[in-house]
Amino acid sequence: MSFRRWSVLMTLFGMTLFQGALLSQVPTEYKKEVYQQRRVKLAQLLGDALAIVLANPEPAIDEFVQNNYFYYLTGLEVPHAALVLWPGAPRETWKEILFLPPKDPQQEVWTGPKLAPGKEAAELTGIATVLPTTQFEAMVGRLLGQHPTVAILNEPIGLDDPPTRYLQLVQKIRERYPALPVINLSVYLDDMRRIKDDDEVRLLQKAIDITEEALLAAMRAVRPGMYEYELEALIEYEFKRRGAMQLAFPSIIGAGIHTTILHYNQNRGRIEDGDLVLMDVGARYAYYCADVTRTVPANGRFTKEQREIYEIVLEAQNRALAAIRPGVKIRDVIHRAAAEFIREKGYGDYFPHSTSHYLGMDVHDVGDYNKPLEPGVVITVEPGIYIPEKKIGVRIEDDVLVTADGYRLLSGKAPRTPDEIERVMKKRQ
Ligand SMILES: [Mn+2]
Repeated sequence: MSFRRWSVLMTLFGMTLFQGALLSQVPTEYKKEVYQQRRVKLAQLLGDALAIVLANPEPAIDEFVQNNYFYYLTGLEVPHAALVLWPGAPRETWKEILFLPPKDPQQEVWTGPKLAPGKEAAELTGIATVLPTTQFEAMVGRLLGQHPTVAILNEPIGLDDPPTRYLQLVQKIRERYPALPVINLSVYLDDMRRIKDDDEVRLLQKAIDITEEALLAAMRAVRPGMYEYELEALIEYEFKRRGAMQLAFPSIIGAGIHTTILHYNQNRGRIEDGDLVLMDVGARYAYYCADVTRTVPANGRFTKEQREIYEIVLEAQNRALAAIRPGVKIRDVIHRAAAEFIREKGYGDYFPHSTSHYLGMDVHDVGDYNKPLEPGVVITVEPGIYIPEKKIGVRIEDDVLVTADGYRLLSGKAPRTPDEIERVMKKRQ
């Protein structure tokens, strides 16, 4: 069937061609209000500044994954697109402009139909002005002729790295308008992304649920004689079959001495009788990352020594959890609660990392750590003790939503206490 006839047919079924295409590009039901609300909120913060946010380019071979900031504001998985927000624009139609690559049937042979400029894109997104990306430079040049402050994302790069697309953009802007003030958009956007809205909490919960189902499957499957990569494969299979788009980070599956290497992800070792097995994993679902760690005995029973260490880490985690409430800071209060307990027990030198990080579209999510917690912030709580000479490494990691009166545990379906873990593992065939 020709491309055109198929398109006509899809229209007959009450569905335009690219809406069909969008279903494959947007992993969840597209709710334009979610993204509209975020743009309205950003507009309030921007004042008179004009913000430019770029979509990721389409790689030749690798899987396309959208830029987090662009996705956060549009929900669109279209490569090479751009969004311009200018709440102070002198014309109403300039306040929100979406740039999409023009329709390219030849490219679509390779990577499928894409949302293109037009009325339907405007209706879908609620953005009144949708232009082809071929007009991006001319249009932005015209807008900058009105001398707004320009806000772009300041992406950190190394000294030897080529300039980012944003830096190239700034250079061009500077050539044409040397006096134009340029500010860092992440100041506003990172602040917004730090506080999760309801839709984000829903997607985080889904990513976490998938991750815990996979951890439960791993607990039921692990036994001495298996290789770490077999558990890795099982966990990642469970992620994929439950709709995860990708891994939030490379899976850390370590047995024995490998439990004491914080970011061990070779996952090549053999799991021996008497080993602990540490699994630090996370599914990424609809752009939201989970990050959960469970440490279990390979043979289903903790040794006395393993259980002793495990219970110290568990109590440290419970103390950190109990400290979570709006107004406190991660380092001053939450990390201190865990670290002080571990130090009291004599293992202060064996807890070399911090207790919490923000969690969201990035696994180590954006946001200022000097700010006190507020309702809507999502963090991990992950104390650990690592004793290489004993081949004992224990980390317990859970994901938590800060609420008005404390916190809500988003993870915790996969057992955390030694008794619960042993009970689950007893049921193995
Ligand atoms: Mn973590």
